[in-house]
Amino acid sequence: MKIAIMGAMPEEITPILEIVGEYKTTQYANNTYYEASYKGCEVVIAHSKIGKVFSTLTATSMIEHFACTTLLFSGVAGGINPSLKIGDLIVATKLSQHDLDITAFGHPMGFVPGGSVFVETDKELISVAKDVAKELDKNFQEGVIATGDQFVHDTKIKEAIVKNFGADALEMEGASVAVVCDALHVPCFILRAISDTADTDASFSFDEFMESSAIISAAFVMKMVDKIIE
Ligand code: 4EZ
Repeated sequence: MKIAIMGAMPEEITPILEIVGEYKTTQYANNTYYEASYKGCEVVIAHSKIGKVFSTLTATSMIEHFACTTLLFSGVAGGINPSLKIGDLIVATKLSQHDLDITAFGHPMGFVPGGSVFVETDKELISVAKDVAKELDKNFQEGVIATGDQFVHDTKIKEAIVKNFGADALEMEGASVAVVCDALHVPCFILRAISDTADTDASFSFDEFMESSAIISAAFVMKMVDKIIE
């Protein structure tokens, strides 16, 4: 087993690199990949850069080039479900691309022919997460995550995303990573800690809480790795 651990921004993987300690750095496809042996298990860590295109490239590279057999994503998200507070964790059961729009031809939002509105994540990894949550006494919510190439800071856009997808949280990479994993038959886990609530003040909340929330998510994901290799 070789585990890919990815984030989008440097802040999302720095805490992971700190836990892993020693690693080898490899340049590939305009990005830096950190390869390590963590407690005897091979791991490859990278931040993709923000958005669906860069995250697609990184997830694909980790699987096809670095031969990872499981993928865990750790990062932050904007909360939509009012029950999600800053620092709370959400695990995606399924994800969709909220900005994929050929509705002009009568298709639903998030759908293109040959694809599907939602992509599911791996159920076994979610059950591992439940065990970890018990041990850490740190709960998470399961829910729908909507992904798009925009930082949402507008209540109207949020409402549209709830209406179209019933989403609980939103971010900019999860769905594209899940699409890659689904296509390449690699178990996928998407975890996010809330940094803002995607409202007017989202950018300020994000700046204030992204680092602390990224640490919460990273710590949880590394406990998952411990459990997986146990
Ligand atoms: C994208 N990530 C934000 C990147 C922001 C600033 C330089 C997560 C996220 C997010 N995405 C947190 N809050 C969000 C929001 N309100 N809308 C979209 O994955 C880069």
